[in-house]
Amino acid sequence: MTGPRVVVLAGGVGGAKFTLGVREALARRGAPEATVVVNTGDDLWLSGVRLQPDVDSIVYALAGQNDTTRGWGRAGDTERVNAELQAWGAGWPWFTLGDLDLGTHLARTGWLRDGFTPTEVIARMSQRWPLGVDLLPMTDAEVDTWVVLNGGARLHFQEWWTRHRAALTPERFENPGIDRAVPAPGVVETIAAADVVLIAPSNPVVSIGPILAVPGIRDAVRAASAPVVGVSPIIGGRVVRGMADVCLATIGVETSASAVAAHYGARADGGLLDAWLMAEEDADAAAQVEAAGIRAVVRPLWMTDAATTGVMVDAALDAAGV
Ligand code: FO1
Repeated sequence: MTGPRVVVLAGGVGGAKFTLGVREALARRGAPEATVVVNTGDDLWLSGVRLQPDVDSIVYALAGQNDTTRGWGRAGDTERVNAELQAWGAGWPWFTLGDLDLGTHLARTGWLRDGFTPTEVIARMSQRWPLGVDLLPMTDAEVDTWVVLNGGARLHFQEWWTRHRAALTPERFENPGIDRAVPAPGVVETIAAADVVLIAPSNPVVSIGPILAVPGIRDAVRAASAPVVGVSPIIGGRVVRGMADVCLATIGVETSASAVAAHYGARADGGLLDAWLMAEEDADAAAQVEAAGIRAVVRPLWMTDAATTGVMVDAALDAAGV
């Protein structure tokens, strides 16, 4: 196999859609499978099972098993077990666990209880369907994201996101234990050996933020000999989906393509980015990005299907010169 060795940092629906495009672009080039380092900050324990929403979003999307309408869970799922859980008053009434999806959580939880690490469990899950990428969690440690509200109350990220739809004003996000976490086996080594590192158009705060907060990962990206190319999750000054604007406001970053680029920062300036793919709708902000020392590449960024996203990934690889 010839072609660039690509590492992608990803999370959420944006990360899953982007990964589909990465697989498409690399297959066309006959390049090796990309390594996708996935956020596990969204993970949680619920009704006795371990959920890994961002891992599952990517696995289901690559396997063609995802519910594209809802944006999470399995296509064609049913909710019989969920109804029973609700009748028992177990779990969260606002959080649905589909029957097929529960099969995934039960399998995962069983393997974790048998002593396998999350990395090993994800490798095992990746064998069921030909995913066409190598999936790695950011860390094997449990470092779930919590939201601290103004006033000090704390709630799990998933409660804040799905129950309250980000309507409660956060003071900050935190990942207890992350300071003591180490990157999952292979993460740092794969970044060091990469020909290009791509930052997916995922939520910069609660998807990419936790990945970079695992001690050693930000440094590995900064030290990589490969160019680092980010893709803007903001199109036309707005978040494409989800509630990333609330997350950005919480860390004092404006919802704009140039502000998110500045948040990641120019590599030459102690940050991460060599280049930033931004939408045609945000072309006016390109000069600002360039002034910050980041090469701005203006392209269509709507990830309407894998082929369109693949063209976008081509542009990111071209920007990296690979
Ligand atoms: N999102 C919802 O808005 N409502 C749900 O009931 C829900 C259930 C759910 C179950 C398993 C899973 O892996 C994800 C689920 N999600 C649900 C999506 C998830 O909460 C978030 O959208 C992501 O974590 C944000 O990236």
